[in-house]
Amino acid sequence: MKRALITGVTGQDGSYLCELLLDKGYEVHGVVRRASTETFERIGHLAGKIHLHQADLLDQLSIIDVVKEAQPDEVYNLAAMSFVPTSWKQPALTAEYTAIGVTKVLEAVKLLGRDKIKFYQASSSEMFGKVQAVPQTESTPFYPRSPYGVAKLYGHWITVNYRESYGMYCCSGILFNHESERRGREFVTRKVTDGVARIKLGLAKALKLGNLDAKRDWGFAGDYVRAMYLMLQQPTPDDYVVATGQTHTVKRLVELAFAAAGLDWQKYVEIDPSLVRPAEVDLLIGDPAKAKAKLGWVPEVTFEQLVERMVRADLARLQGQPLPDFKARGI
Ligand code: G4F
Repeated sequence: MKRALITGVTGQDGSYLCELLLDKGYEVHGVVRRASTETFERIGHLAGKIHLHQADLLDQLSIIDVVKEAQPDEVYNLAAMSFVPTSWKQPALTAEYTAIGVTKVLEAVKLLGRDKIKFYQASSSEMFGKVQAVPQTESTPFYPRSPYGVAKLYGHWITVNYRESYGMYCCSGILFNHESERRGREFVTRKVTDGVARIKLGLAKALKLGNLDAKRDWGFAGDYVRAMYLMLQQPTPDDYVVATGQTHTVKRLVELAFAAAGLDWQKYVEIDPSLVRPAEVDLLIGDPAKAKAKLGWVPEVTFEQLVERMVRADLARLQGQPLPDFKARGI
């Protein structure tokens, strides 16, 4: 039986990756940070099926101990300070987790299994920032626009460096935005779908947003964790862009989400200048041709289906109903 270790297991991607690896027969281990309030809601349904270990990316020895305990064949480093606006407020802490944390996991892997443990690094389209080419590929020059993007760029290059310096099996997945009903409410997709559901149910009157003209290439997180897994099943390690190849404005997201609940967005959306970022990433659109050709990866959920399922899930959740069975409905 193969064993996988996931940092950031309590996050959106961690929860979907756990489900995928359990389906494939893996023994799954996850790293959790100790906190006075536990945030296990995304993996609550997996209790008893996965093994949790306490450690922190700021603490090298704790990471070494976890790798020793879990004895993984594959390590997926998904942990990070992942909310871009916070990275301007806490730039040094962002760098500790999102940049240097990667080195700490790589060091643990190098120490305990440099020839046998495969490593996946969650890199980000935020590294393209002020885009130097459209669409963005694996060879597009990077130009990050936030402390988060800068920290992710370090994580990307240190992963490449350990592959080239030590011959380790290290892959970097340059993932464009990927969303789901498990997304945190601070991110724009979930903020919008949760806001729409609240307005529909009479729990809120308006939704405050920042830049409606920003463009993102949004996919479904469940599709994207499949790409992570596939990267570690190849004969040689490499880096891959994972994206849908289509971009939409925040405004389009808003239109679709309100329409999914039968509402006209113009009656409810207010622009709040404090939500506009100091520097924006205006046009992200990824070219997933390499992932399609080499991994056989294709995204299955469209943007329209994604927005609809998130609105339906938020409506159900706020009414205390079970989440809709998306597989049965084909979305
Ligand atoms: O949903 P967002 O906060 O995601 P962002 O900054 O693109 O980053 C996400 O995707 C990256 C790529 O995968 C990850 F690396 C990163 O960790 C994170 O998961 O913002 C999307 C866009 C931005 O242009 C923002 O300015 O939405 C715009 N926006 C407009 N109004 C807003 C809002 N974003 C947020 N969070 N809240 C708003 O009210």
